[in-house]
Amino acid sequence: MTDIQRNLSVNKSRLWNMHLEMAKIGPGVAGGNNRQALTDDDRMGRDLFKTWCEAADMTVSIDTMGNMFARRAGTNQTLPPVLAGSHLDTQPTGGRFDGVFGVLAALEAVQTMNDLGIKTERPIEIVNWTNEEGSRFGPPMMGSAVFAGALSEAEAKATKDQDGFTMGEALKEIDYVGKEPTQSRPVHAFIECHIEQGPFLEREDKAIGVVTGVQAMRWYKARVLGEARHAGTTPPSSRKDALTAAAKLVLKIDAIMQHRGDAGRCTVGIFQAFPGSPNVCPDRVEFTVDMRNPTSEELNKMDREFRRAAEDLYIDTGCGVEIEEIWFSEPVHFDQTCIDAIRRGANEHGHPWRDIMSGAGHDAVNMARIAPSAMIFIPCKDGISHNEAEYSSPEAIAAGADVLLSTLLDLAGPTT
Ligand code: HGY
Ligand code: MN
Ligand code: MN
Repeated sequence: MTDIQRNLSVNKSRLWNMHLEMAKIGPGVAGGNNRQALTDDDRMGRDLFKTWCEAADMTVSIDTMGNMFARRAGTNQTLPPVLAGSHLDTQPTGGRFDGVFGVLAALEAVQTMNDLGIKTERPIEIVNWTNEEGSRFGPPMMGSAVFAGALSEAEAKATKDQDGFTMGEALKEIDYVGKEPTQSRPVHAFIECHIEQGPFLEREDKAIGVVTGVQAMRWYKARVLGEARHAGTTPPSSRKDALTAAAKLVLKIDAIMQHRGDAGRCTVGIFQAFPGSPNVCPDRVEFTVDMRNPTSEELNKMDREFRRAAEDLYIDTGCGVEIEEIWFSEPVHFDQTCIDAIRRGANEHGHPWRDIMSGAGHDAVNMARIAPSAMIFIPCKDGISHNEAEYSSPEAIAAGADVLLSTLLDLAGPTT
């Protein structure tokens, strides 16, 4: 890279204003966003992103999973491109930066290259991956999983939301079924910018997290089965109350995390009792479990502890437990060449950085299976995310985008 191309800065206010514009689409109720995957709000966010990319002289293509690729030509169009991006869908009570920052930082890096007339040898493609969050249609990171061959398109499109609507129907509904086949193709590298969604960078006053990998993750659907009984006439001795049994199991799941100190994560995010009448002892409870750990070995131990607790529950309460594993993601270690390029970018800009392992899943997890990949983290206030209060400053997002710009120039090869 020539000296002029080192240490370039993005246009901070343009990048910040794009975030504010995007945040107007699918607003939450407390200042964040509710732009869930494949809703009409997601469609509007996609449309806005497409307009911005076309205004930056990029050609936008869409694949059959709705993944969006905005391509900036390279001087050698035959070379595999460098991809950069993340996701525009949000949690139901999501923030304005989770995913969005990764897509808009990549767009801002390209706009800055355009402003400065910089050409790269390799094409650059900005990606908006479909349904990263997995809150409406599980599993998460769905669009990138199909692209990377980790999930079949048919399986993905058959998944249903809580209203029984399939992902395939929802994608058709927003008219984002593209023509390009959803399959991996030669990619030189994939870089994803993201807010850390945790407290460490802010606590240590680091502007950049050089993400070296992502922990192992597993999702389950669990069902506790008891007996519906009259709330007034049924004494404790005759009850098989699915809700009180499930509550005991949830506390045991929490204990699986607690006794691992800071290394384990167990979360019950959805918990529903049926039939859902005030004067009927519940006969069925359905809940989700999200388990994570830096190593698969330890995550498998947590799995065994969960299943043993379920067996003990049956002996203790007479309520049966059905456990369905719906997703597993191995731990991922990112590519050293990409990691080194990010470190160089942070050093060039004089941004204090540290290596960090991601506790959250990202589309880079799937991309790392088919191409050299890595991630750039920036701090977010109090480490809060998946919460409408999520916040990252204009300075923090500009610092992340500056490092992305350097990294893309490094990997895409500047022309001579
Ligand atoms: O669940 C995750 O880790 C990601 O934020 N979707
Ligand atoms: Mn995300
Ligand atoms: Mn998220």
